[in-house]
Amino acid sequence: MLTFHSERTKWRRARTELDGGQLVTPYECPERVDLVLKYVLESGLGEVRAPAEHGLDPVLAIHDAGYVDFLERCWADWVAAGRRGEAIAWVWPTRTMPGRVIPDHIDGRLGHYALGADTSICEGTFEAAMASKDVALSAVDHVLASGEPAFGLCRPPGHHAATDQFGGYCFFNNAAIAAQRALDAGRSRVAVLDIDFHHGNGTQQIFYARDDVLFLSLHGDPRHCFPHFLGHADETGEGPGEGFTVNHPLAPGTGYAAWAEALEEAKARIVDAGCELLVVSLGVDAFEHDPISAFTLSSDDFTDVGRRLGRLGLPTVFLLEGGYAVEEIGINVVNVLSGFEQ
Ligand code: SP5
Ligand code: ZN
Repeated sequence: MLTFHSERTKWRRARTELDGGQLVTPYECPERVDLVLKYVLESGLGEVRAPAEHGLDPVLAIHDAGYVDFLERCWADWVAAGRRGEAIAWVWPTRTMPGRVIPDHIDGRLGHYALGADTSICEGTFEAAMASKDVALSAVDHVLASGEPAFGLCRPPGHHAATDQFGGYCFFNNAAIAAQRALDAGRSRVAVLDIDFHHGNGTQQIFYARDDVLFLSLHGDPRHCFPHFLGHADETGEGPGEGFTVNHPLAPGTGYAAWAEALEEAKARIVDAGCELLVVSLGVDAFEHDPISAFTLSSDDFTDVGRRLGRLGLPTVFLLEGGYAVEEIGINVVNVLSGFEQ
């Protein structure tokens, strides 16, 4: 299987993440890329290729133009405002002040466009997000052209990014951008299967009213787990999209037996819906030793996940999402990919 990778995905190196009331070194760090790459190379999975540059059009097919413009300028505006730390949102439109007007001030703009305070914006963030979506686009283009599977070593991740919001370490929704690409190339229905520990709120929001993208997610129950405000089982889509969002919230502590049962249900729905291409939002933070997650999958379980996905027999693009057990994420990612090829 081909891997697509760009060194530019490492141009974002945030120093701060607000976690537990402290500013910590971010879990989502550029070393993740090198560790995944190392295992891809060691395992002999296949060739590693650089992505082509695809510009902003495929981003604007998914994201709001004002949002993209905000991301492009945010760091410069923040520095121009004389700030010394990284750009972190700290005031938001909320249930009691919905925020009809997009503010001019950078603090207000940050709150408008952010969905959490876990994600600082720093120099290089926009460039890394651009490289990440180019990796996703080149990977899906390869699948579309060849029918062969591909892996996009995306970073930063994408599945929390909504039409006009960043957060959960995500800026551009790589999976949504790739799914749209497949539709634009003539596929009539695409499945996005999100196996990251966290609910893919951004992907769900983007496609909620549509029936051309089936979104399915296995994740920590939002009553207990980030992103907390989306991902319940009764969210099933709206209008023409009714039935095309499928959530499997699972209790913290869930192990592989129950997780794999949910996976098989998701697979059955993908087959039923007649999807022609599969985008896997491949987070490996369901791993037992992940520092911020609460499922108990082992490294061997990830091989079985890959095998089960392979049995769908669909053209498949894997796009990296989360996974923060830095030493093991490469092993777990490669286990899924090599299991798929068995
Ligand atoms: C792509 C992805 O996996 N994003 C996840 C974003 C989660 N951000 C909030 C993390 C909160 C971590 N708090 C855990 C404390 C354990 N020391
Ligand atoms: Zn995650």
